This record gives sequence, structure tokens and C-alpha cells, in this order.
Amino acid sequence: MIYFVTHNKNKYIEAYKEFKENGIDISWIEMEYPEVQGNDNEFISRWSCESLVGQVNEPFFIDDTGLYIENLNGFPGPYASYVHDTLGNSLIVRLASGSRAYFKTVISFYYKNNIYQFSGILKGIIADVEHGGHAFGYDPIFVPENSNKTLSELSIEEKNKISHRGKAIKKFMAFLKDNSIV
Ligand code: ITT
Ligand code: NA
Repeated sequence: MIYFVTHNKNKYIEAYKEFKENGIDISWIEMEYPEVQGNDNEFISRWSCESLVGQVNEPFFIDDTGLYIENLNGFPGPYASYVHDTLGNSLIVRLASGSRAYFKTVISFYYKNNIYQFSGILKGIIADVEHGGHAFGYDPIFVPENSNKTLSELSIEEKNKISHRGKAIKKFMAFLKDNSIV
């Protein structure tokens, strides 16, 4: 069994569905873990992953996701979680509607004393208003490239096909299969 450590239920559901569609079962370890400050997603994700070794079942992975808004010089980037909780979507829209932006997910997978990383990016635009649908993080204010809907208006399956997380998971699954781990 492969374990996904996150306290974010929406992340887990997206990942669970993507793996399941490919015949792989994953299991949820619901816990919050420490995050180091910094500008480099790969480094932050690796640091958190290392901090969990010996604390949780193995093999396990984590997902670190950032939102980078062009008109705000890449802010909030790796501080996406803190900014979402403090400013919230409505203030981000006031500051940056119409700006180009992208999500980046870095998965760190701990397996037999090594850490393997897989990343994915989704480019898009900050919406003019907050939209309905499911309310996962920044989804209600992010319009992906070549779309006229926000991520919150897509089904989980539709989002997985194009998203930062979906892309990182596809690379991850290819690695698992190539190395006969699943
Ligand atoms: P864990 O670290 O426990 O996995 P988290 O919610 O703290 O959960 P992140 O630090 O990676 O995860 O997320 C940063 C912020 O970005 C946070 O506010 C999330 O809600 C948001 N976020 C992450 N993935 C997202 C996605 O696919 N769509 C919209 N918002 C997302
Ligand atoms: Na986090």
C-alpha cells in the first residue's frame, strides 16, 4: 500500500480518484506536518518529506502546491496556504483579477530510503469574480488556459485531466509501474 500524507481532504480525493482510475489503491494518513519557509517548491517538499520519515507508514508521499500570480511577482508562491487563510480569494481577485498565474505541485515520494520527486504545472488566469462549484482552495478564482470555467466548476475527473496535481500524479504512476512498485 502507498500512503498519502496530507491534512487536505480535497487533495486526497483528487489523488485517490486518479490512482483508482489506473488500478492503484492509495491510503490516507490525515495529518498536518511542518513546512519550512523558502522559495523553492522542490526544496520545501523534500524537507517536509524528510521530516516525516519514521513518523508514518511507508512508502508514503506528500504534495506541496503553490500558486504563482504574475502581476504579483509570483506571490503567493509557496506561501499559498498562509495567504489563502489570511487574504482569502476575494482579496486575491481584487489585487490580481485578469493576471496570468500558474499552479505548481511537487510530489515527494519516500521509498526505500530515497526521495523521488514529480511535478506538474497548470497555467491560467485569475478570474474577475469568485465562482461557485466546489470550494477547494483557489479553485473558485482560477480559470485554466483554453477554458471559460474556473477549476471549481469542473468535475474532479475533468480537473485531474489538466491539473498540476493530475500531471504530477501521472508521472508518479509511470515511475511506480516502471519500477514494479505497483
Ligand atoms: P497539506 O500540506 O496538508 O497537504 P495544504 O492545504 O496545506 O495541505 P498546500 O500547502 O500544498 O496544502 O496548499 C497551499 C494552498 O493552496 C492551500 O490553501 C490549498 O487549499 C491550496 N491548493 C492546493 N492545491 C490546490 C488546487 O489544486 N486547487 C486550488 N487550491 C489548491
Ligand atoms: Na501545507
